[in-house]
Amino acid sequence: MIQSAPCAEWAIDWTSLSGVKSELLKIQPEVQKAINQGKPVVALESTIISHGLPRPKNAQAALEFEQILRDKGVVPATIAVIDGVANIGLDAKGLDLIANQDIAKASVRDLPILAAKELSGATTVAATAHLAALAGIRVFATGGLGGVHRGANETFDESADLSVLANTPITVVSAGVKSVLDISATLERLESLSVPVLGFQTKTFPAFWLRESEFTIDWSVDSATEIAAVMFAQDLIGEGGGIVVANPVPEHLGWERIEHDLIVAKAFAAADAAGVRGKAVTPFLLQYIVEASGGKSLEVNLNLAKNNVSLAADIAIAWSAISED
Ligand code: PSU
Ligand code: MN
Repeated sequence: MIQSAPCAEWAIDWTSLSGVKSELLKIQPEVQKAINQGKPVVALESTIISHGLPRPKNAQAALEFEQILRDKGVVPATIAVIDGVANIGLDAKGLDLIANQDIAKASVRDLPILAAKELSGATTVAATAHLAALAGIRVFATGGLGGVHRGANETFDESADLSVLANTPITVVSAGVKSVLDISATLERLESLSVPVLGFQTKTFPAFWLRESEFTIDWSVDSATEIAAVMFAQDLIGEGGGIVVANPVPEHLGWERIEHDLIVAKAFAAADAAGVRGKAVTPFLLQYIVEASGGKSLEVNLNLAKNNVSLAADIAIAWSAISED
C-alpha cells in the first residue's frame, strides 16, 4: 500500500514485487530529524550542479551552498536520484557523484523510470520541489526557475517547473527566470496556474543575471518573516500549491546589460544553428553563454545562487518559528 503523502516517514514498500528496490525515497537522518523537530531545512536542486554549472566549479558550489545553510543553523537537503533511490540529503560521496558523473537530467516524469531502472539523475526544480514536498520540506533554493521558452507558441516548450509549483506546497527562491526564456509568458503562466510571485524588496521581476527584467509584479515583500506569513496563509486559504520568491542578484554582483544582451542573442543563434531541442536547450544555452562571456555569466550565476540560498535559509528559519507557535 502506498501511504498518503506528504508524510515525513513516506516510503513505498515494494517488497511484494520481487527484484524492485524496497525503498524509493531515502531521507538522510539529519534531515529527517530536523523535519520531525520542525527545525529549519532547505532543499537544494542537483540539476544546477550536474547540468547548469561546469566542472570543477560545480562541485565547489554544491559544498558552498550547503555551507551557507549550515552557517545559519539550517540543515541542507540536496536532492538527487542515486541508483533509482530519491535521496533527500546527500553525503560527500553523493555530492561528488552529482558533480562529476554524467547523469540524466530528471524532471518529475523521469522519476519513476529512474527508479525502475535503478539509474541516477539530477533533479530539476520540478523534481526537487516534488521530492522535497514529499519529505515535508517547505523551502527550496535554486538559481533560476524554468519557464516558458521563447517560441513556445510553436514548440510548446514550457518547463514542468511551472505546473509542478501549481500543485506542490513549497516556496522556491530564485533570481527570476533566465533572459533566455520568454519572461512575459512565464509570468502569465504563473498567474494562470495560481502560483503567487513575491518580489523580495522589489516590484520588478528579475532576469537571473540581471537585477531587472522589463516586467513588474504585483507584490513585493520586505522580509523573510513576511514570506513565512504568506506561506502560512497559503496553507490555510490557498490552492495547495507553491510560492515563487523572486530575489534579484545584488547590485554589485550582476552582469552588465549590454554585454548580457549581446551574448544571449549569440547563444540563441548558436542553438538554432545546432538544432538543439527539448530539455537540451537550457544546458546548451548556459554552457554557450559561460564560454562566450569568458566566465562572467558563471560568476554571476554562482553569486545569485548563493544569494538565493542565503535568503532561503532566512525563510526556513522564519517558517520554523512561525510553525512552532
Ligand atoms: N537555471 C539555472 N541552471 C539550471 C537550471 C535553471 O541557472 O541548471 C535548470 C533547473 O533545474 C530547472 C531546469 O528546473 O533548468 C529547467 O529545465 P527545462 O526548461 O528543461 O524544464
Ligand atoms: Mn523544456
